[in-house]
Amino acid sequence: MSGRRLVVVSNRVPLPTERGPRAGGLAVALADALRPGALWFGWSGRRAARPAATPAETRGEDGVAYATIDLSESEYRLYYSGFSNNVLWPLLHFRLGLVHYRAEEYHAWRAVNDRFAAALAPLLRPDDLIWVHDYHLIPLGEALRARGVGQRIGFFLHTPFPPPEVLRALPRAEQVLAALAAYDLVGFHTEEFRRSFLRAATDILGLAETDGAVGLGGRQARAVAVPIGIDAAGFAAAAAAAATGSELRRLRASLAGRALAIGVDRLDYSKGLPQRLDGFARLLARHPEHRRRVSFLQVAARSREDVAEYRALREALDRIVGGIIGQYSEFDWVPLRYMIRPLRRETLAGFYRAAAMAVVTPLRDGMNLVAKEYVAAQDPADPGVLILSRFAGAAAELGAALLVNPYDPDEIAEAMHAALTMRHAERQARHRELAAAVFSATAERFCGQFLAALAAGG
Ligand code: GDG
Repeated sequence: MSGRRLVVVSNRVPLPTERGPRAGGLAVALADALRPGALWFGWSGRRAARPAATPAETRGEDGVAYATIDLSESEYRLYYSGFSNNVLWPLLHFRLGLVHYRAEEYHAWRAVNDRFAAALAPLLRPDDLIWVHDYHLIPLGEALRARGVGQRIGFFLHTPFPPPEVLRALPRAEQVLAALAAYDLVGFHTEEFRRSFLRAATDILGLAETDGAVGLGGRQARAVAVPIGIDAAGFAAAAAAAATGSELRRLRASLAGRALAIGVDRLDYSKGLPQRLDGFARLLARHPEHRRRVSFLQVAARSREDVAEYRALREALDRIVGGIIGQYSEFDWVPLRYMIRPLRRETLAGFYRAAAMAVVTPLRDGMNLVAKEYVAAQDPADPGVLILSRFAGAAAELGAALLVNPYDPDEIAEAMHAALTMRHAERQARHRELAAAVFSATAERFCGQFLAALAAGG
């Protein structure tokens, strides 16, 4: 890829000027690839009555050019909250009961992708490598091709990819799959998701697979498994630096020697929060020796509140949290601390390091970066224990964690008990294996592998 300009396209572009406390995610994952001269294109995050057709362009101090367009109110409702987050998100997380399909939203999803393509195409140069991210933009490659864009275009899906038996429930599944097959390269976090895609392309579209690629309309789309990673060294340094900060002092003082258990998630139904809190309540019921000795801090930053399911989850969690606090609190001890306000990234890193265990139990997750961040943040001399869902993509790499079925609160409770009573030598042995994975499959390697695969054959 040397010498070729990288063009990143994502639904939401985090402009350098507005990166708040949650800055992270894609901006961190792509930091290494976004060299000066690169272009990042997508939605500004703003809604406008009459969005301009041409993108607004700015250059960041990082030398990256940012080009963004606004969405209209109805595009936001139909394309973003509707088809992307109320149809594709639950479908891709195997939650068919939560899929609310409306043809109007599907068409708006395609139309916004066409508008993105129309705004992006004039900015492209002949030698660009184009890297499109996530389910909002599945049809973008096809829309760019329709405008004569012949450059190599890759797509990376950050969510799981369900098997064809699940995917078939989506009206328009054929069109969605065909849109994926229009890319030169389609990337997934795990081998399981890659296989599911290839199986869907052969079973549903009837395409022939050769060596991990499917052919459609004279083109070959190659499917690869490339796990996303974090800047492990940077995160470890932030965690170590935070250990002496004032927030850590306040946290430690409030714990008064008790063990800290931590959970950090977007407030999303894929994250298994009710089951996790239920698991914690069962720990206190089945192993009363831990009462007064452990505090669980759940950070659940609010998310997608325009979608009814997210509001319902928030209300359900308020009830569950209140139930646990009411049942188990004593006048000088509260078992559970629950916040929907986000923490600063540095603070979070320090809190991970202070926690004796992290409980990461999504019902399904493409990868789950919290699991990797927790591992990177540990003090190798006295590491905490990671409890991880078998259904997170991260479980494929982090087999040395305590793996649990996130639907089983009893199993979660027993894993918490095991974590709180684990001997030092076992904690260290498990941590060594986990750290080896997290420090080798980094964000830098993720970008390098994906872009090398995209450039190859071009
Ligand atoms: C999608 C896929 C995949 C959370 N609360 C706070 C905060 N966070 C940060 C975490 C982490 C990120 O947000 C969440 O990343 P995850 O990977 O856990 O989950 P999704 O947001 O669902 O991401 C997922 C990912 O894309 C990448 O491909 O792994 O499977 O669903 O970095 O630390 N950060 C701060 N304060 C908070 O309160 N600063």
